[in-house]
Amino acid sequence: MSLYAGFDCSTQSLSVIVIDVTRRTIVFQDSLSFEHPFVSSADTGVVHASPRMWASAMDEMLSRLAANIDRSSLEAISGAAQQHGSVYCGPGPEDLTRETSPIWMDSSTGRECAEIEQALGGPQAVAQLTGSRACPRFSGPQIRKFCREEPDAYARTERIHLVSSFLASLLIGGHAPIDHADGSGMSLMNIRTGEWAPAALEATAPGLHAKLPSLVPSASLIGTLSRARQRTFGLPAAQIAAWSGDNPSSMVGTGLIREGQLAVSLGTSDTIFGPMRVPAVSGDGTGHVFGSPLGEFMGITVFRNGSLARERVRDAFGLGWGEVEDALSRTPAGNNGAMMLPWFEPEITPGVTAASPVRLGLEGAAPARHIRALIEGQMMAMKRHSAWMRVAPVSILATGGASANRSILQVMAEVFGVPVEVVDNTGSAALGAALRAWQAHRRLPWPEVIGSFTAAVSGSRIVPVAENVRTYRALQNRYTALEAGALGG
Ligand code: XUL
Repeated sequence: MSLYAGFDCSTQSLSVIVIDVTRRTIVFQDSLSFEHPFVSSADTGVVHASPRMWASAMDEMLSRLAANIDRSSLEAISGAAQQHGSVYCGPGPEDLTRETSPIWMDSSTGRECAEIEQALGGPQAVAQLTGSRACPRFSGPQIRKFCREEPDAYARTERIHLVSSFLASLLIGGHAPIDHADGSGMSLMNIRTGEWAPAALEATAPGLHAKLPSLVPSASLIGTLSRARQRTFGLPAAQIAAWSGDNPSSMVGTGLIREGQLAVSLGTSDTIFGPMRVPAVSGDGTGHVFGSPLGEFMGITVFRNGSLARERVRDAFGLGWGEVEDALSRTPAGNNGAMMLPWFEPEITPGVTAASPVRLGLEGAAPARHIRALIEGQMMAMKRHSAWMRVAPVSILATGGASANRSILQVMAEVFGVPVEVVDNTGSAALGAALRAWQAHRRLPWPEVIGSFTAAVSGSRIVPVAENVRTYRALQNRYTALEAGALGG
């Protein structure tokens, strides 16, 4: 028996999955929710969380894991964590110089983003260098703000970690490196070389290079479980593989390893992501190129008006999900020209700062046509704003709550012109971490690693109807013009 463990320290909870690669099964999984996951201030946009909370949750989970598996068979451990959060340490990873960490939900660094972009020649220059423009949730701007507001504590800081490398550090009992995938969410790494970008470091904070861990490929073994934690938990000297971000890890845990495979997560917000061989950069700054745990790149674009907008339109007409299905099956692809830009809340992609939904040709229209206009609008936005990845889609794996709705997936399949299948991605970041630990330890080919553990829900495949694919292709320009007009106005 050979066991591999994967952690996921997400915003709300910490989970673990242990796989037995000999029998190709999950032998243990568990999760604990944080009582107070973060503290936020609506006025300032500051959102911080406690590194000690993450650390003690990981230790609690190590003890549960130790009580439930054949410990001597544990070969390697890896993990995933919420991306972008920064942790400030002294000489050792347990010596914090700042009690709390700004996390990805923190939007208080607008000033720092603007300063960094200006110093580096504008948003496009930052995107070309690092894979994304300087975003408020990214770590570099967080570090700049800390240095400005608390210069003494910044000076005392010897290492700045991401959530992922902080937890990996605790496991090895010394400062761990940052992997290329999570490192690309900092506005500090050269996306092409995988090294710190000197100009970006300089634009961020003085003396930063000496405070950053080294960068390593995600598939690196970075040490063994520390003696102290071996003793405390009765665990063996398991290998520790580099930790990564939750999105990159989830890509592996969902089984996406080839360019052209895309995942669409239909959740509170909608997300489209997938592997990329070449780091093309998003022209309007809404998409991000991250490093990939597979060693190349991944693209990701986030839409804020996902389920939020679907519920809004559904509730406006007092419908249930069954009636939404029905509405989509009773209306034709293309909706006889009616369209909607569902910006019920400020939108991330494209950047829209105030709620401002747009309806075209829907005056006096039946609820069913509103529903279709919404879903088609969401899918056409996704198609348009993932084109920057320059990836020709071959298939889509759909996840998240709304993926239970087959008519929505039919529209998705036809707008993109490819088959759609559903995957259950509960725990995909933790599973991805366990798979990455196995791959790093045994240096196996990726298809073998994902083959036995990830699969689409059987019978979920939806095939596009060719005539509808042609209808949407013809409509895409019209959609683009509507969006451009709305943004211009
Ligand atoms: C990605 C992002 C979030 C966090 C959530 O850029 O900010 O998805 O990783 O955990």
